[in-house]
Amino acid sequence: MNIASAEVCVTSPSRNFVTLKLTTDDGITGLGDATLNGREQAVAAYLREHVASLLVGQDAHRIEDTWQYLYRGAYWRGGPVTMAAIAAVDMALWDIKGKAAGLPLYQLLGGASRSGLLAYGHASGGSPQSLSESIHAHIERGYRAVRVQTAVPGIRALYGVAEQRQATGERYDYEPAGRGVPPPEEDWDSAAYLRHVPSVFERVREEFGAELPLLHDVHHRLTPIEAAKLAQRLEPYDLFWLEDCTPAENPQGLRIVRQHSTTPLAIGEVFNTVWDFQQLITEQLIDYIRASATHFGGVTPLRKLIDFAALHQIRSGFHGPTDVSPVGFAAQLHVGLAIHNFGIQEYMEHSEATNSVFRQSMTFRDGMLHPGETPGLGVELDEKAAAAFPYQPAYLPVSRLKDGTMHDW
Ligand code: GCO
Ligand code: MG
Repeated sequence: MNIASAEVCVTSPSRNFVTLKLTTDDGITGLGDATLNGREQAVAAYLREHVASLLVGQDAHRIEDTWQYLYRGAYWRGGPVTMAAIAAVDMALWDIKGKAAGLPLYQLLGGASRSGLLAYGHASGGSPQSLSESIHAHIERGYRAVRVQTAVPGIRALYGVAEQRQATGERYDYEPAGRGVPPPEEDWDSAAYLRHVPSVFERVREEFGAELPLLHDVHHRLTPIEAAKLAQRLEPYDLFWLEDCTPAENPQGLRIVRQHSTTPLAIGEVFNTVWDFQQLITEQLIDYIRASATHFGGVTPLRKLIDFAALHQIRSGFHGPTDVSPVGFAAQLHVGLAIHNFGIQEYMEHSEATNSVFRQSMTFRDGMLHPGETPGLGVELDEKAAAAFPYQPAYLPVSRLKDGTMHDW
């Protein structure tokens, strides 16, 4: 079974998605997600110009060897563009293998280790009242764990705080990239944020009780000592995790956070290879792995990473924002179902438009996700529907301090 063609589809139903479609000489198709928010066309070109011709004629069953060929063979290793491209090839080959075997991918990875995957949704609010409504709306939709983001007095526009109709669960895509150029500008003030956030969690715990798992994402905005202060101040509210509390390019910064707090830490949605995680895992500096199949080179390396993490009792918390396409999302649902050290799965529901282009077998019931029993990944791309949503330039917002200084993502 050889690869006969490799085609790239860029489509924009609510947001941009890059999808690789591999077709074998016996007519089986496989899909892979190569979406890189705000840099989509770079990955599409990488695949079209530099990868497609290398794949045609190759044995579609040789997943590990193809991965190594694209990773080691290129000389230039790693980085988000390369690894998203390799991820798409890897996922598409697993999709093909599953279809050829007549089995959903999780069966090829060892079978189910649980009946479903605990998901967390994104609640947020501009005021205590609207945050409370948003959390209630998520619980009503079945969520058993909730990420809580809040507006902060003194910060004009803050990433991750959705408009009310979005935050209460209507099927709109939120945390959207701004369509058009230049990227929207938001602002940031660490001191205002540190003063405000603990009081929000205090109120939420008072209202919703001790049992609801609560999560919070800092989006890499704090220095290590500020992150330590936040993690310490949030301890009474017993977070499930505190995410990306500081940029982790400098992993030893996390030692400072660990010295001051037992709040569990989640990191890694922007990481691309196991080397980015090495120190964080071996020194036990994190508790949850935030990698996604899409930005980490696919199913093959994600599985290896999570097995490595298991040696240190670190669990999965794979990245599931709406800029991971339904294809990439399905890939990590299959991994999450199969592994032993599953923690939680982020679930930001895709919009109706996205779901009309990507038909999925995955289900969400009573707060639990399941990838379904369709052979392969369980996602089909409706190319006709996709063609109605052409690519539109779109960028994540940037953050500046009050004096205009660019701040960290
Ligand atoms: C999350 C993330 C996302 C990212 C987005 C960037 O935890 O879900 O932080 O919302 O910001 O994926 O492209
Ligand atoms: Mg995040």
